[in-house]
Amino acid sequence: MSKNGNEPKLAKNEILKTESRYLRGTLVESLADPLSGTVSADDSQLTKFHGIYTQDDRDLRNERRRKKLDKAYSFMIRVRVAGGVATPEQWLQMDRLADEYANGTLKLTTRQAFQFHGVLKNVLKKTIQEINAVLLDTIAACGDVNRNVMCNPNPYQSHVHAAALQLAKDISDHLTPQTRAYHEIWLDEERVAGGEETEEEPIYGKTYLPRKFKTVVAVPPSNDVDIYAHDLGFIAIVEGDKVVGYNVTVGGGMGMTHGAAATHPRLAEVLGFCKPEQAVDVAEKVVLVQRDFGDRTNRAHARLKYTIEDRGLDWFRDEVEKRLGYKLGKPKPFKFDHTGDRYGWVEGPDGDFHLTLFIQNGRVKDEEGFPMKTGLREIAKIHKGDFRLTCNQNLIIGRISPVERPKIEALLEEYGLVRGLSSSGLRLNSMACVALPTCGLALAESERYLPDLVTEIEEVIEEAGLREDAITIRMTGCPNGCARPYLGEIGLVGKTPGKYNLYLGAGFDGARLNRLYQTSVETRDIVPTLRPIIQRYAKERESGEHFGDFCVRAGIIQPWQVGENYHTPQVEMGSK
Ligand code: SRM
Ligand code: SF4
Repeated sequence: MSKNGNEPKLAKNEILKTESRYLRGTLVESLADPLSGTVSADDSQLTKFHGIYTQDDRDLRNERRRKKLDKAYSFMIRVRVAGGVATPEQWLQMDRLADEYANGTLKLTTRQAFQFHGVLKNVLKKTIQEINAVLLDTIAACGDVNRNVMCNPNPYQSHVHAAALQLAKDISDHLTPQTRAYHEIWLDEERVAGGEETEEEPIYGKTYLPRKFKTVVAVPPSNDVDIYAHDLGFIAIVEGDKVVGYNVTVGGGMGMTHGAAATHPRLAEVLGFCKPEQAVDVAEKVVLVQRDFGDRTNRAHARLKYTIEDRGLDWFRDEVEKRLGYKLGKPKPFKFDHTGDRYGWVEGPDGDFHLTLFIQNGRVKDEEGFPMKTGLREIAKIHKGDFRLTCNQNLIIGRISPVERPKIEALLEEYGLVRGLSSSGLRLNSMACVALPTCGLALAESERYLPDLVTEIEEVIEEAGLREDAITIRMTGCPNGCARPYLGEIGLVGKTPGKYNLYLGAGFDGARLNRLYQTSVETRDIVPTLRPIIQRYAKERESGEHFGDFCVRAGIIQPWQVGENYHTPQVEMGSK
């Protein structure tokens, strides 16, 4: 307590973490309670560290309220897949679990993870056990810890990619919480004598981090990991076909609250350069500085981006270097040119083939006339390579040998799996978060609406002759930014049902944020608002100029400057 007693109080979650006995809380008791379909409010904060969210079906909320029924509770489970690489056996297990215990679909997330929705409490533990049975897990998929580490999954430069993937895995392993709580609660591991009294979290301590923490590894020229959106990033610096080190980036993040000027997305900055063998240590020390200095009183101000914004990059570098015991090197030159995926077939240097498929918004499901989930299952049954989840919710069928390729191609054809690849450049670069009906924070539709909106915009882009042009469009159902909408050349962020804030002008390479163009645009007004801008782009663009860059050059949107209020719209409602 400060002398005058005015020190801000710790956030409630901090007390909860301290008292949780390394993430145990009363989870065992909550799970055993037969009278409730969910867990207690406090335990629902702790389940996140175990990769589990409490949810309810929001489509049914009103009806159930009218009928005086409890909410239709279920759980979302997020499966960690470091670098996004899964085996066919793991794919088959995820596919089966989705049918047996979840809502029959698999969600490939914007951070290379699998998600199950609609898992009921009575099968929750079983599901977690069966995920672990194929050597995947869910610990630290969420919570105030380092999450799934993302990595460029495209193996077309495979020697470099292998090094980057290894780093992603090493960081992920090194920063995984050490508590045995996960193993005891979900995997029935016996509690060691003395239990949590003798337990330690060498990196995190009892209170873990002030907030979630996200790490990525990028391999230029692809910025598919959206490095500037993350707390910590490593940019592979390649000489010949060797990674000679990494530029380290810190302080990116997307989440904000509508209208709250103190909250805003922020781009990561380059901190310095490290050698490959230093990278895990650097990751640890960055985490330690955030552990010690992140704001534990206000969760809306607790991400690393605010620690760095408040104290400065030089201060941050000093703190990291003090803990490292050596100085970081000067950043090396690098260049990104896109954030999207490289679709279709590519041949790797070892003669294997890799196919990137378009999975609309990452939802793997069977639909009338398009049994995508079944098709991928049939491929997994015969595939000897791997499945790679991309950072844009898509899927690579990786390491297909020339001998195996014809069999895989026959299945692709039979199940219509490559049809999506002939979609417009806009659709192929579209991304939506889950939002309704499962996300408890959604203010508006996203995954269920964006495909139809893209169809409407496609009419305009086809008229304008832009069908093949890659334009990034990203939608979220609230300002938390799960589909990284502030880095979309067109960004749409839910305000209330049927209304979206429209953002324009992000860089195609992911290095410039977009800016608020108009607030609360009704769904029927989105296409009319975009039409004249798209038409101008078609007529006035310079050779090779991307849509976001054009919007800035043509003065349609002024690039946002650090320090400006991110919530002030360029065009006030009604005055276009
Ligand atoms: Fe997210 C919370 C879904 C990537 C920023 N996110 C949520 C929750 C768990 C809602 C909740 O807290 O109850 C959503 C569950 C919806 C559902 O029903 O599945 C949710 N986030 C997702 C996923 C599934 C979106 C998708 O459609 O793919 C992504 C899962 C990633 C993963 O595998 O780990 C997902 N979330 C992101 C990203 C993108 C990224 O990391 O690259 C961001 C923006 C980057 C960032 O963190 O700054 C993101 N999610 C948030 C935030 C805002 C954080 C902040 O700093 O303000 C929240 C809310 C929170 O933490 O309080 C949130
Ligand atoms: Fe839910 Fe908002 Fe994230 Fe969409 S952006 S999944 S609505 S928290």
